[in-house]
Amino acid sequence: MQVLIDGTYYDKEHAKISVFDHGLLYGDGIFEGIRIYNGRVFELEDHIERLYMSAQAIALEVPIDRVAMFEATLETVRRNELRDGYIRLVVTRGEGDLGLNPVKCPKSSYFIITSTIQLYPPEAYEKGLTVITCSTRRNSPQCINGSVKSLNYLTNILGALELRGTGANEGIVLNQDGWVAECTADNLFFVKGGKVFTPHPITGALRGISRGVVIKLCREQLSIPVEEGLYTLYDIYNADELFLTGTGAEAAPIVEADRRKIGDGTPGPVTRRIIKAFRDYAATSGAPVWPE
Ligand code: PXG
Repeated sequence: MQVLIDGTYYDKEHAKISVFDHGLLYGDGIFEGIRIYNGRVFELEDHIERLYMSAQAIALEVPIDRVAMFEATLETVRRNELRDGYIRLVVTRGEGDLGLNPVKCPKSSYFIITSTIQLYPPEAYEKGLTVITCSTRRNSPQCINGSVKSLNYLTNILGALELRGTGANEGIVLNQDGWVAECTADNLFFVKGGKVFTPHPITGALRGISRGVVIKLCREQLSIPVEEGLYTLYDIYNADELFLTGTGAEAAPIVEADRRKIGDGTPGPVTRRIIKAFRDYAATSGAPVWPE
């Protein structure tokens, strides 16, 4: 596996960054996780746009521009001869001293890693997932805005740790006011009365790329109305259907939340339509890695 670091390719075992990099010392950096489907990079422009918006929000200068990042991503996939897989783009504040002052980091760094991807087993999409609510709350947008996909993932990790030993596949994360925000690494949706609902980013939810695709497909292709708003666990428990979205999970049904059966306890018809539309879209859209 070849990894691109600041314009140079390295074999996996030689792909190293400094222990003085503030991405490591302070989580001072940003990232993207992107899927490759059948030789096409899924929603690459949107991922790159989100990367640069995260950078702008934390006053981080990405060493190369959007067009160069787009090309570098495709080239890294080409070199690794991947037709299906996962890409991680990372930008860090770069090397500094042991003080946290970012001004002392003269040059930010970027790297691009590719990998195969760990997915939920196919049964999960047939039977549906189980979720519980985490006690760890989403960061307040007055601290780190949830729209910034930063290297500070500790609150998500604390949430994920709560799942250990529970049998749950994902955790619902509330914000500090008790509104449902999202999951530890996925966005959350529910269906009620034929309409689709998902927490507004104001809750601290990430503006997920898969979330955006589902909203677009519902509105433009499936004629399903979508509302972004403020919802409580009461809305989740009383939903007809529940599902999550994320780069790894795509769209995946949830059939149990906090030991309450959702709907009839099986993946619902609206969720199934959305999963199918998502898969069809993923198979046919995206930036081609190789000339066609
Ligand atoms: N919310 C959070 C907090 C995320 O980190 C999503 C939602 C889904 O967004 P996208 O853009 O992927 O539709 C994410 C992204 C992993 C992993 O290895 C997953 C994410 C991030 C980092 C690692 O499973 N999910």
